[in-house]
Amino acid sequence: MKLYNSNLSPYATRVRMQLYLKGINAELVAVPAGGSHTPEYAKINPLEKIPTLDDNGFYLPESSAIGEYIEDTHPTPSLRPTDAKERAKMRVVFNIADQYILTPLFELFEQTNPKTRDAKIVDEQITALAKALSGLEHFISGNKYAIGQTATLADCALVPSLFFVNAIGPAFGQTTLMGSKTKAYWAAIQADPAVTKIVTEMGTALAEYMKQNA
Ligand SMILES: N[C@@H](CCC(=O)N[C@@H](CS)C(=O)NCC(=O)O)C(=O)O
Repeated sequence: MKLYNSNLSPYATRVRMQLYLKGINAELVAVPAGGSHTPEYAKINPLEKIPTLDDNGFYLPESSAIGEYIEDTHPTPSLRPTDAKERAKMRVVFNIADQYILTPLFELFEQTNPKTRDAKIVDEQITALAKALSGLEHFISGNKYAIGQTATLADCALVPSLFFVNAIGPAFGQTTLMGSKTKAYWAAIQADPAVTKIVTEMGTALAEYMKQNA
């Protein structure tokens, strides 16, 4: 199995985290020279986004579909709770991370330079992010894993999203966006070796990006 990957992409990172948690030895490859908007990559992924999974010529885009496909094809250890209610909560948390947290973060990422920032956009997006993080508090346990006692796909989506909350928030004077359960969760999940690896990889990739775009 091969994953077209970027260590900075929160979408690719959730799949990498899943691979690490499950002990799957997939080949991590960069998109071809020229990036995701090349005819060569568009043949692999017509949406021209990262990540793409290549399972022996079966090319799959969209991190959420990839995550479910890996669970279906490599069921052990499972990253999906067996209980229907827990599984549903896992999907809610996944969606909160995927849409409600990442969407404002991407907008804010464009506004990090204080000289060119648009105060109205910043205000709106900080409000949206705070609302998303407040909503998250209702669904997670506040323990080491978001849902239940073991890692699930919810953690794979949350870890890269919360990494960016910590990385971007302070640029806007926001250091207390996470609620108490989310803060406790974030501190506790750092003890998982897969998370240590992910946070290190993302930190290195972000520092490299900042250096190149300074
Ligand atoms: N919904 C997609 C989103 C993927 C996505 O937006 N990836 C970004 C990297 S963080 C990308 O490829 N951006 C390139 C572009 O939009 O041109 C998923 O979950 O895989």
